[in-house]
Amino acid sequence: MSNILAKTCYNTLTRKFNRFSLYPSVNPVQAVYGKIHSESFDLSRQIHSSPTMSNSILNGNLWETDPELFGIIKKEKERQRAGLEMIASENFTSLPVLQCLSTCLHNKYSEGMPNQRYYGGNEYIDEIEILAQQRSLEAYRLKSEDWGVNVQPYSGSPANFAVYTGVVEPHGRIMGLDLPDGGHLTHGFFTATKKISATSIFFESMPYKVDAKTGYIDYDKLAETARLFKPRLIIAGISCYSRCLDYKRFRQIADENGAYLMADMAHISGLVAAGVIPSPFDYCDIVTTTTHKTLRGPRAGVIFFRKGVRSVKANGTKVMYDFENKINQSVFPGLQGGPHNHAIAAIATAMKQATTPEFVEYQKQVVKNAQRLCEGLKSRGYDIATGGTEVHLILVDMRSAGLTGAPAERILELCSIACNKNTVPGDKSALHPSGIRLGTPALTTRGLKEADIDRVVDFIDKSLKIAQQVTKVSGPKLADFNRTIEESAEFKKQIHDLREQIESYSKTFPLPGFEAY
Ligand code: DSN
Repeated sequence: MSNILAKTCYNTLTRKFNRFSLYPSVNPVQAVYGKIHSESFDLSRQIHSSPTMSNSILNGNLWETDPELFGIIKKEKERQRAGLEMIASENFTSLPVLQCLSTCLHNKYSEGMPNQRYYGGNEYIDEIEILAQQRSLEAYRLKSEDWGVNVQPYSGSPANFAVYTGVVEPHGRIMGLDLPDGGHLTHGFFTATKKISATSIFFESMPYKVDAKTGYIDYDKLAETARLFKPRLIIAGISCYSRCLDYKRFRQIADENGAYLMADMAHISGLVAAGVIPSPFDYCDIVTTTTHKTLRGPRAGVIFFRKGVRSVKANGTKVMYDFENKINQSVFPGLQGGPHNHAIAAIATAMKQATTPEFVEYQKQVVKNAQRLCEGLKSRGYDIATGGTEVHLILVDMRSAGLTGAPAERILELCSIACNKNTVPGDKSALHPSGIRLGTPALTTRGLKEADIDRVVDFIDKSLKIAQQVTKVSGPKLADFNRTIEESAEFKKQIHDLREQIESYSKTFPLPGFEAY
């Protein structure tokens, strides 16, 4: 076979097997042509490069122009392939999303809104942004008469801050779920000694909390505090809460106090799009989201806001929503510069994917897997906050297992299971969390089903049992925990052996995206 023909076959096959549903556990392309090497990427180079340019810095492939960096990226790819990714906010995005992210759209400045740009040359960028807007509305079954959307926020934190800046006056009052109770930093986190989030620096923030016994949001207490605090805006949003939110109750509390209701659905936006959990759009004035968590799109943010009639006064006068200009102008020129057009294109294709039956099946499986994970860990004696889950994540309270969050996270990391330590209801400090948060979106993307989750439960349990043994020697401090492992050949061997099992198991599941990077 000639060299060119061989490369063409290689790339055709590689592209075919990049589609993760067809991805075999042993890539036959590699079996035929051996280890992937830089030559293998030549076809993509021919596709992506201008044939007249020969400058190697401009047109050389990354693996040729910067092998040092490319080598690190490949190691990260290998880490993602070999490990079990259980960080609830992470996912493996699709090949089309990754392709959008590396297009020429990256090159263009386009401050302003479609058809109202500050720079010329935005004819096609306008088309793409309008498509992303339309598809975002379609993904959530929204009518353009009732809802507007801004797809320019760089991610979730800027999206949230743009809303506050747009619709709450400086030092206006905001209520969000406290960070140690499962809220997000941008929902207004501050401590006794420090205002941590800019939301608490530039606005007055009053947290609401979960019931320390049940783990459920204490809506009665929120209602009571809101009556005293009179917030301008209430946030119904979470970064670690395993139950569906009661948007109707949030709406009642907001209405009683003349407040706007904003949902931050970043974690659950894929589940909402698929219709597998209640939608915040039924009750909220504004909805923000990131697009890379359960939604499985690019790292970006989106703001949805209501349009049209907000209320009708007793005398029949209509009060209209006035969010559109306030929020759009808050994003730009208020807080951001040029939109990231490659990310906006990727939002467009992710929102298209979100309307497919495959996506709905995926989201259902995410929840089934989280519930199986929950039941499996409970059957092995672990405590789960709220006793269960209705979404994509669970919060495991490590105290009854004789552990805290930090050593639990560390041992799992050493065994190639990625998760994060997290506060549990009743924890006093976000710096010393007692639990770990585990999510199923990424594993489900790789094709794990309930029976596979049983295996994952077993791996987690074995890892945590090693941590219990280590802690008996080291005590609770993480530095002592790490040193005890480092100094013990026996602990190192146990971890090494378990890690090998986990990695070889993990590698049997495909990853979407590019084969080698
Ligand atoms: N960092 C995300 C999370 O893990 O929940 C939120 O921004």
